[in-house]
Amino acid sequence: MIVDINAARAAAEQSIANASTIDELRQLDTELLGKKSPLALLKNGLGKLPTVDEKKEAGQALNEAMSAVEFTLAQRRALLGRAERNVQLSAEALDLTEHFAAPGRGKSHIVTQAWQRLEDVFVGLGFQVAEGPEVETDWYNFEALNMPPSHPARSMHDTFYVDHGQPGSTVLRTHTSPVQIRVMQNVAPPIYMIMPGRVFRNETTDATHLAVFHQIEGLVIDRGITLADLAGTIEAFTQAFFGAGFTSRLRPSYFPFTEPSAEFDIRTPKGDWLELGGCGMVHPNVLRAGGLDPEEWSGFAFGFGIDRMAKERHGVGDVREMYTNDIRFIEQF
Ligand code: FA5
Repeated sequence: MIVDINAARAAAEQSIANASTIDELRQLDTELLGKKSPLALLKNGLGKLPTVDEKKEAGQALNEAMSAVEFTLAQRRALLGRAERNVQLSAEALDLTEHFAAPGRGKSHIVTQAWQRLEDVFVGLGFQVAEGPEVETDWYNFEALNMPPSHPARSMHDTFYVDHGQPGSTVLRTHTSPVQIRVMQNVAPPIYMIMPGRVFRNETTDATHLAVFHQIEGLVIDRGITLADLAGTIEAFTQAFFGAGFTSRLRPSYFPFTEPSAEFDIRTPKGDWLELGGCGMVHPNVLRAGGLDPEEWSGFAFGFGIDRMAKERHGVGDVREMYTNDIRFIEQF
């Protein structure tokens, strides 16, 4: 009998080990421990054993065998349960990172980048930053800048007029130079100021001309300021903004609000000259319009186009490309 019990136990344990699903184990539970299981049948045969000792020994062996089979079943059930749960979990898993993934980071427009770098470079050279209104009076935009109503230089600025006040009295500023006057009126010299901003001209657009663009104005007013200070400042700026391989030159020009006046060009490391803007010594009439005595104070001013600088810096072929609002364009820089 003991031999049969051990054989039944070994067979039971083997079939448990062979089971690969919880369902199979459920079936085995009845087959191996139920009323018709080999061990139960052996138990039924206990009464037929001849001696009490044999009955006791076989009974004990049967109990041990049944407990062992139950234990093995439970262990296998736990193992298979864990495995099945893992399979289910990975099948049903939601990839939440898909929903929480960081959205693509935005970028500043290259004109904004140039504007910010220009401010950084000039602040590094000791300048302060000021801004003025985009809608200006004719007086600030032209007259105070030594351009009385009949002045021919006005024709260089194709002007957008605003329907406000006397006809022709209010304009969208055509340059950042009117902010010079506002600064002189409000800040006691010495003045070392830059004035970036948006300007407007009623022009036909092309690869280098926009109707809405940006300029940065510079104004220095102090005692004993000369053209050499202007040239030195332009050169220091050129190297700080573009890099050590660049240099600058001033070319005689004409602006009503500066005397003498110059065009400011930079030379790239390849040797090409690019025109960046205008500059000159502040005209005495302009100092007077700003409330300063030209006998006591002198200074220089400059103004150049930020959009054209961004265009040159990034090798953009046409300034209009920068304003197509195409995200693929902005993402390149
Ligand atoms: C002026 O506007 C003067 N106020 C500059 C100045 C300031 C001279 C202080 C002296 C002292 P101008 O019209 O040349 O000058 O414009 C200056 C710069 O603005 C140009 O060199 C160019 O870089 C940029 N610019 C002019 N017109 C346009 C345009 N339509 N589109 C894009 N950039 C332009």
